[in-house]
Amino acid sequence: MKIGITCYPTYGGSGAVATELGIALAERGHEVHFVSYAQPFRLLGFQERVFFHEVEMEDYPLFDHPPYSLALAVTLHDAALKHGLDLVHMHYAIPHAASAYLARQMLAPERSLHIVTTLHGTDITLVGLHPSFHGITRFSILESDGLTAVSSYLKDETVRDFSVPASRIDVIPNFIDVERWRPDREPCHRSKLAPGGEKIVMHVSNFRSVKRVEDVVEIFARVDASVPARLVMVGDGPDRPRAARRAHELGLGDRVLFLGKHQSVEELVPCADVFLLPSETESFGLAALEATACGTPVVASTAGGLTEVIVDGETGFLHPVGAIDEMAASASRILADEELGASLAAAGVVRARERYAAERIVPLYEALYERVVADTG
Ligand code: GMT
Repeated sequence: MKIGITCYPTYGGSGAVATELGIALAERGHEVHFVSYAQPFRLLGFQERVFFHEVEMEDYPLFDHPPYSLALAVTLHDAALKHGLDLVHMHYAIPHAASAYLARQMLAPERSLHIVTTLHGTDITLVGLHPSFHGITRFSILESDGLTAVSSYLKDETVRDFSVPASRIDVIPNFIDVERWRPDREPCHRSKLAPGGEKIVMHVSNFRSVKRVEDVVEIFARVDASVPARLVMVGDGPDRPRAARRAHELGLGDRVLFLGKHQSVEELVPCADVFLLPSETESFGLAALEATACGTPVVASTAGGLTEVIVDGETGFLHPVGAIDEMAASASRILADEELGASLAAAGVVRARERYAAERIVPLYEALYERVVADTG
């Protein structure tokens, strides 16, 4: 098939999933055309059958807010026409699903264009709920020929808050390349991250407020009081300065490392003894899945889809949002009890490989594409 994929190209779970999916589809023989305002951050180097189309925007003094959705619709339309795309797969509904709808309408006299939209999280649980976006989000997802949600939690939210019939939504979870996300990676950077042999606590995110990065620092401060440890913060975003300030106030000094954005996070995560994800809301929690696949037990909140990814007491520990003391106690327990840490790690790796390997999940998307094309002609 010839497939167009649109996602946010910046550091974030939906862009990561969309890019990994595109690469996996190309490896399986499909032709994949990424359409976005920049090259997706995980799309590195040359990949056979993978193309990138940049959405170019004309700047004009009248535009305080340049209409990206329109420019995206035009680029999708042009790519579909020029390359004969069978289908476009939109990741994150806002504004992508609406742009795809426009592109399809523009193509209508000449040819059809099938649309699949994957709901990733805050497009449904936060941004999409705002009155300025709710109507167009509902309209455009209902206009999509295929609709997926990354967890049962997100499907239920969509049914409840957008009155979308449950039968319209397939749950297809996030997935991982198990060769990339694995426990036995060499070289391991452990000795550089914790030169004194301390335990390593890690957090990876885009440091938006939903990630509660200040909680990460608070949890670490409590852990550090009982077990010599280092906190490694990977990623960047609006709340990084707040987290750094809190670490300073708590006197954590060089025991907290802010590494910023990193191209190959899979080299860092296996070095960690505990991974923290205390999010306010999390439709799935790709970072938590990647950690378990690397053999790192996760301490997380019970927000949304995290309860589907982490089995409490088996692959990590879950506590209510904001339960800093409980999360710190669980993290300290894992660090102090090597047997417990090893058994959580082993169970996490098995679960990640059995349920979330790309080989298992990518065919679910292919089957959906085939069904959509067959059903909508
Ligand atoms: O929905 C978002 O906030 C954006 C998105 C992103 O680009 O980071 O994250 C969501 O999509 C990921 C991939 O499907 C999920 O693993 C994340 O849980 C989800 N984030 C939230 O729900 C906050």
